[in-house]
Amino acid sequence: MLEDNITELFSICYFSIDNKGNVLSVSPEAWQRFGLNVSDNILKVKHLSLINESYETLNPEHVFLSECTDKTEIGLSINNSTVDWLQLDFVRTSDAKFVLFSKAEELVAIRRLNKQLAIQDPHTGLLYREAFVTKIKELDTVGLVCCVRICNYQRISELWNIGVANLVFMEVLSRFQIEYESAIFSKYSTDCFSVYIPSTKNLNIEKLYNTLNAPFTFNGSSFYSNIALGYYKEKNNDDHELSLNKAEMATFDVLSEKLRLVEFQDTLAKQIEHQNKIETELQVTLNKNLADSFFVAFQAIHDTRSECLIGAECLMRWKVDGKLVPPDEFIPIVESSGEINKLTLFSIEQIRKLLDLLDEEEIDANFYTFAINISVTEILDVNFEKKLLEKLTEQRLNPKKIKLELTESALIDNFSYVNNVLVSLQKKGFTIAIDDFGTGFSSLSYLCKLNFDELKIDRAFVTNVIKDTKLQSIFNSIVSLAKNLDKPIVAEGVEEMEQMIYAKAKGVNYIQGYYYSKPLAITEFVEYVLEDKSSYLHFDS
Ligand code: G
Ligand code: G
Ligand code: MN
Repeated sequence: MLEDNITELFSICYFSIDNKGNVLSVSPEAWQRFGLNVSDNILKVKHLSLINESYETLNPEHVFLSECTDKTEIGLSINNSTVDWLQLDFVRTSDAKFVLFSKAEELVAIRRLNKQLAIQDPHTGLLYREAFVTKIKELDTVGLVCCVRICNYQRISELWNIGVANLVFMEVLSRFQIEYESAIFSKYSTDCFSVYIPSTKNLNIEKLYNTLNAPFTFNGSSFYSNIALGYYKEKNNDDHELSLNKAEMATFDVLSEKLRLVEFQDTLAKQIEHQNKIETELQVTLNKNLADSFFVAFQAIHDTRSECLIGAECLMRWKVDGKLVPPDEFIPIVESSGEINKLTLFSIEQIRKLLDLLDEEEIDANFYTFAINISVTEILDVNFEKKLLEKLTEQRLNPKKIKLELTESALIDNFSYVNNVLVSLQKKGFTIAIDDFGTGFSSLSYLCKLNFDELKIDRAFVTNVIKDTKLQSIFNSIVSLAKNLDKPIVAEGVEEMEQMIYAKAKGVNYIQGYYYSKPLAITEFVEYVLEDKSSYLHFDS
């Protein structure tokens, strides 16, 4: 009977004790279920043990004799068998304390589960960050912190399904667990986990990396996972939480995207700090008068045959503390903050300003067109065309004067939507150019369906075209492709006379590059136009 679980408690299950724990009275149910007798001492009953929700042993003296508690929940185990969860109520009389029992099974079970879910991922059994950090802190060691990311998790999930992706996750995890049994693991995100290895003795990180990255076999076919492993070797007195941050930084280091096994370096922290500074600074400046810190550099574009200036590309420039920040650094941040359109509209204002300056110099700018770089994030904004047209009207500009440059990747994602937008923009009079052509792996079938007016061959194919015969083949193919599609082609990055002559010989229509001019600030560009005798050819012809 005593070994039976307490499956049902009668409404009155109690005993009473004096202030030393001697049992004064026992209800029949309590006698039957707990094996308690009058004159037992509750502190000394060997077959009963008490625990709390974390399965830690409780001191009976504290539970039964402490003055403060009126209600308490305990786990009670009889002869070390299954634990039953009970609620205790205490009633005091002048010479005794009555302890009443009722069941608390469900309540405690739910609470324990919730607690567990808050610290541990139910799918992988991995600790969440907070519990992970707490556990590392308890160890008081100097170890190695790793952050492992399955870079092609998303891809695997798309190709097969999320179940397979999760299997890969668990496989990589178990490979790590087998190698380092004493390590502590934590879930970082769906495709990423963190690890603390308490001792760095005999640690071979390359070997570990190769083990994690070894191919997988599923249903007879094997494929590569693509693991990124960032790590940080702790020094004495390092804060474990900061160490964890460092390992994460190394894993998610976008600057060394190609590297997959990366040790955290202090330079990385500096780069990230710099990046954060730029981000903060950008947020501030984008909400102020843009002309205070941004300006547009205009780079001349010339006709190959006549050498006449036919217009310019508008390239955004940003100054922080008097120093220029490269567009490659700030454009992606502005894009992801969703404010890149502000810069596009600012470019249009600057084109107006330039035209006014040219007008003051009595230069006829009717022949010129101006190219603006458009990001995919802004073309996906349903109000993109409307905002653009409103700005042009405000600035008294005809869409015919504007060329919109989009990169291939911008066009391929969301192809049909973007193409519809392009058709609509063309109807309004805009020219559509494909920028950096040749670098985006676009398939020719896309190119056939795409509504564009001009190709800009990337400068990667231009810079060494004279020396490198492979580049010549690519260059020539792109030019003939454009010819066959009956689209004009622009060569970017032309610096030398030879490149210019080569491009001209192959039938490239327009040239942009240092051979003619670097990107110039507005007043310098006006001077360039004034000095550029070739542009006056327009008046002669
Ligand atoms: O200007 P370079 O001078 O370094 O420009 C680098 C790249 O930055 C360009 O190839 C272009 O794609 C991008 N870029 C420059 N200005 C702008 C801009 O106003 N808007 C967008 N979306 N991209 C720009
Ligand atoms: O948007 P797009 O990638 O087309 O921008 C052109 C980029 O090429 C800008 O960063 C511009 O400063 C750069 N550029 C333009 N002409 C030359 C050139 O002749 N040589 C080099 N190295 N860069 C150039
Ligand atoms: Mn461009």
